[in-house]
Amino acid sequence: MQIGDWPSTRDLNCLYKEIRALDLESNLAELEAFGFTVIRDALTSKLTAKLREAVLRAAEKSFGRRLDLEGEQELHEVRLAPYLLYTDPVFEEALLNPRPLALITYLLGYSCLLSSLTSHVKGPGEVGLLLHSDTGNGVPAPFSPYSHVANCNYALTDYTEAAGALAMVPGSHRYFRQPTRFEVALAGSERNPDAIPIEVPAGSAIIWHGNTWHGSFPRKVPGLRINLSMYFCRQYMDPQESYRHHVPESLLERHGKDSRLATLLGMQTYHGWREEGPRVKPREIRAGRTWQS
Ligand SMILES: O=C(O)CCC(=O)C(=O)O
Ligand SMILES: [Fe+2]
Repeated sequence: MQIGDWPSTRDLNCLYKEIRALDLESNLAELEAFGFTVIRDALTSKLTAKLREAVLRAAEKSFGRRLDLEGEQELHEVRLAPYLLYTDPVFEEALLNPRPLALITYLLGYSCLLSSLTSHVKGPGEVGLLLHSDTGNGVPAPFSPYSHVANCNYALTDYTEAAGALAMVPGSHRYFRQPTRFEVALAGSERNPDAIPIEVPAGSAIIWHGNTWHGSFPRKVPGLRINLSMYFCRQYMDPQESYRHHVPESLLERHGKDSRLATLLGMQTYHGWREEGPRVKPREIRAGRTWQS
């Protein structure tokens, strides 16, 4: 059907048209039905390689040791390389990638914030990353049908179960709770039988609703599994990483103070005023699914 300029879905009209123009309608249907979707060629192979190198550089600095992408044996299980955004401008490109960002915007609204940009660098191990929902930050169960948070996970190395792929429990965005301790395992006799491996080539993006149960399988071969985890939250939540008061001048010169990137970094956030008072008058804030465009 043709999407009109309908007042009851003011922001959604425009966003839906964008999703259609980007050829993402089946991804949207998958996201609604199963709580996650895959965009297989989200990154070019050149951008995938640049991101992987930038993650490895930042991780080596953060962990204080050299890493061996192909043959690593020493780094066991998962180690988090945090606060990547300001380490290399290539991460800005990953963040503003139109297709994943359109789906994140559908889930969280134009006003959403980047909560963290990290990499789960994974070496060989037995446990992997246990199943969980990202709707954390003190959100009590039952969770809501709409997302408070959402995630875009780029595979920067090929994902297979043995290599430590992302795991998903399809449909679990409708459980509205965290898994219990009897439901979290991804290995051994306790392995949750509902968890499936997301086996996709490097360069793919997996986007999920914040409620969806996910984790990642233990890596069973030498070397590293590298992801880029772009975690977003609604504008009323407290982001995990602190961007807003630390935005480098060079980034603002590249993108501008009124850019989508500035919004993602919290520079348009309504809360947190001092003597100058609120930046946006409350009557200008509209209620709705994807409000405050
Ligand atoms: O290891 C992974 O790829 C999963 C990471 C994860 O749970 C997340 O980014 O929220
Ligand atoms: Fe997670």
